Amino acid sequence: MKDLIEKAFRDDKITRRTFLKGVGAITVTYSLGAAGVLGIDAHTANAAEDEPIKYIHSCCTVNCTSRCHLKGHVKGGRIVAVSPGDFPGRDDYPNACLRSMSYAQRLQDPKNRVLYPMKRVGQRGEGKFEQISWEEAYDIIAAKLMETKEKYGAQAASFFTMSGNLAKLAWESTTRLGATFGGTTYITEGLMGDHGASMGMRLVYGQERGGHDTRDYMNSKLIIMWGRNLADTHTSDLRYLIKARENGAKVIVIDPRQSSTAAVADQWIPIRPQTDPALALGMMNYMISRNLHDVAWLKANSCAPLLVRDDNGQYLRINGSYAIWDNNSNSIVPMGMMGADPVITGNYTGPDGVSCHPSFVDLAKEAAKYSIKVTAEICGLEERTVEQLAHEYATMKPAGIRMGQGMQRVYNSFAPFRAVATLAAVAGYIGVPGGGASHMGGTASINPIPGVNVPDFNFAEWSNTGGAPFIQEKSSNLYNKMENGDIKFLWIGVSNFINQSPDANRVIKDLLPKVPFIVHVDPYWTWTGKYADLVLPGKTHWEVWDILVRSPWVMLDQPAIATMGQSKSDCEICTDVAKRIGLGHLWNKTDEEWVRTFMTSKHPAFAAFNWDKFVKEGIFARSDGIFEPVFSFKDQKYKTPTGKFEFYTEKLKQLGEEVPTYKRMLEDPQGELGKKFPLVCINYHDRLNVHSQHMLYPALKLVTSEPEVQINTVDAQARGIVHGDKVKVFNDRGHCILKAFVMEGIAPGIVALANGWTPDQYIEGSFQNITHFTINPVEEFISQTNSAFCDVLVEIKKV
Ligand SMILES: Nc1nc2c(c(=O)[nH]1)N[C@H]1C(S)=C(S)[C@@H](COP(=O)(O)OP(=O)(O)OC[C@H]3O[C@@H](n4cnc5c(=O)[nH]c(N)nc54)[C@H](O)[C@@H]3O)O[C@H]1N2
Ligand SMILES: Nc1nc2c(c(=O)[nH]1)N[C@H]1C(S)=C(S)[C@@H](COP(=O)(O)OP(=O)(O)OC[C@H]3O[C@@H](n4cnc5c(=O)[nH]c(N)nc54)[C@H](O)[C@@H]3O)O[C@H]1N2
Ligand code: SF4
Ligand SMILES: [Mo]
Repeated sequence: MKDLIEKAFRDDKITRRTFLKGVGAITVTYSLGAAGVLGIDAHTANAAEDEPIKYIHSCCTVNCTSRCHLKGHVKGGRIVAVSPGDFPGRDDYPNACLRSMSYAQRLQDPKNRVLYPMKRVGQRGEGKFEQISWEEAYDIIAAKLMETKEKYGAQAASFFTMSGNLAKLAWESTTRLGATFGGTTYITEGLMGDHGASMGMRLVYGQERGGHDTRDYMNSKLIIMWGRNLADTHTSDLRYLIKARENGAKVIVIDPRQSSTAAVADQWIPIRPQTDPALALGMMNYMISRNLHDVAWLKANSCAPLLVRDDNGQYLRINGSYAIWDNNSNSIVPMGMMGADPVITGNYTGPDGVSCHPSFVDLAKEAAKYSIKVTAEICGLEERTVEQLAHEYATMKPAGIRMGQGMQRVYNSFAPFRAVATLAAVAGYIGVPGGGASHMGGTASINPIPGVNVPDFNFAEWSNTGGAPFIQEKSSNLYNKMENGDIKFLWIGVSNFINQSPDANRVIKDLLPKVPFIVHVDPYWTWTGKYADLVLPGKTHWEVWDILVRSPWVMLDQPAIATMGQSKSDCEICTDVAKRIGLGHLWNKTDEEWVRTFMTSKHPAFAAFNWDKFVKEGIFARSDGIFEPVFSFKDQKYKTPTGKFEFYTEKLKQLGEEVPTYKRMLEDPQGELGKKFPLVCINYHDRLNVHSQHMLYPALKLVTSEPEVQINTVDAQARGIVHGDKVKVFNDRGHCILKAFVMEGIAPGIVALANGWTPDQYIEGSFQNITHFTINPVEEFISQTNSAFCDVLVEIKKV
């Protein structure tokens, strides 16, 4: 494989199309790994031959699920290649994808980088800036901050971040500056579009993470990737999925698109977007009506037997305790009573004559609305597909589900994760090897919950914000606040805000003009930068001291190359600003000093920690690390109000959402809007980039060099569109123009755009011109609205 690609690259004969056609969709994924090796050869060859290569470690701190440990090959002060670093305790895990290989080019190319502090001189958006000194930049910022505080109060200054660099100092400096100043900071997950998963998980599991190590699928008979494109978005774990399949597990992908993961699966189920809760309910109904559900598991570990009052839908309590009907004593007894035999069906009369029923009755009733026929119709699937899926899931024991963010970028975004996890509970698969309904799914940990860190680091001083009230608002409030003129100063860090937030036209035309002053810190020139008043040159993670905590490991970022231009780290910038506004006492360390402080833990797991070794190896493994595959909820303990797996949420009774439900899309193709804009436009995260951090490495360009809209042959033909045509994707909010990728691998009526590509790579416009941000009252009640990036209707025409 490697030879084939290598030769093709060398001869420069291969075109993207022939490449795809020749080796098939599977090898698109493959090419990431194989061609990466090429990158090293090519770059190393260009460097001075006589100088020895120095290896400097770093961590890939972009927001990709893998978070790989990387080794920079440095020659002549430049990174000439990147290769995987070791993970102590895990010989099987080193990984570096082609995106990371591209670092060698991307971050050292002055054309891409902001090199100096830049002050806007033209109109916002025009892209005209002049270089200023750091002193001048700091003076401007300090003056604006103090003026804002005096006139409107410190909270009128907002400090907004997303996920451009997840290392400790880079990710948190902007927020910490905001907190020490007394400004407003944000819980960004809502606007960012990842919060539906968190809400759904919290409702049923009582926590936002809970998963199975991907290696645990060696114990599975069936694995379902549900709206999760692991092959592209969690590259380092694809190997374990492949192994599990070789071990005999059947792999099913539920996705409106034939994703890279679907290409390596046994079956692809092309579900209609946002109908996942209906499919899960239909599968539950299949099981319950055929007695295939795990009654024993439900009785022991879930809220199923807990009695609910008929009069108000709240859990019945006796002496402050949740209650069950005990078959042994034929009476209502407190939950957890020794020797009790709970029931999960029927109707009972409580202490004051109040009638009640086990909460499972409500779930079963909701599920009963979804016969195979109804489910198939809603989901756009054949009845036998739904029936076979339900049957296999119930009988191929154990079956594991990996849920992906793809299915939760919808209106009612909490519903998919909640419904699918409940399906796994009905089958009795939660907390058992090879089972689960996992969110993300880490790889190793120091506690049995992958992805949940236990911080024993010395973060005390960093966490001290000097007594200022820590104002953290829902990010779902951000647009309204801007619109109302409540934000007088806006600092945007580690976020390509315009490119990654919904409804870019609204942001640009209606929201940003109401914000008098905007600072953007970024190593690269971005769409967001164009609309800022000051653009400050940030450093990349190859130029700074920082750590990334990924339990049981800690990875180190350290300067590997000379600083590009006059760039500074986020922490350095915040420190210098803090000094000018009287907060110097809270910002009195260099980045390296902070990192050294963080690592001075008294915890016994750090006893063997040695700074010089850390610098040399770039990674430290805690001595209490668990390196075997772990999975959540082995102990069947849940942090929900009932302490059980909770599919019945009493506080949601008032909103009619007490059990998982399916609701139609907000932008419904069968509704009025569908007459004008009949196509559902979903998004996916691309193998070619991590969000807007495009890695335009030549080998990646060979796979795709520009954004494309995926469209089914039927829809294309109906519009006279052929593969490669220039098309306009539009709705009332805006449009983008790009090439059409006509394929069978997407369900008719649905089109898909890759997240992340920037306007300069489109022929015109952006994917973000057609998205919207619509407040959802139920989500606001639970927590905050999640961006429904995939609940979008469009029409497409050839241009
Ligand atoms: N339509 C649509 N929109 C989406 C999504 C979608 O699927 N569809 N996905 C959403 C999701 S899940 C997410 S997580 C978000 C991600 O949104 P963002 O976090 O904004 O995405 P990135 O493009 O990775 O990074 C933002 C910026 O951080 C910069 N950066 C990198 N390192 C540093 C650093 O050390 N310091 C500073 N100051 N800047 C740095 C990068 O150059 C980049 O410009 O996008 C969301 N937006
Ligand atoms: N290469 C790369 N890796 C990344 C990222 C990146 O930008 N690039 N981003 C990282 C981040 S921040 C995140 S949040 C994760 C996201 O990673 P994933 O959880 O894999 O999410 P997506 O790629 O957004 O969507 C996964 C799949 O869901 C499908 N999908 C869309 N709508 C629906 C639906 O209604 N139902 C179902 N069943 N499927 C649907 C899409 O077609 C897509 O193939 O990836 C992380 N990893
Ligand atoms: S982009 Fe993701 S898979 Fe690639 S090296 Fe970085 S963390 Fe690993
Ligand atoms: Mo994300």
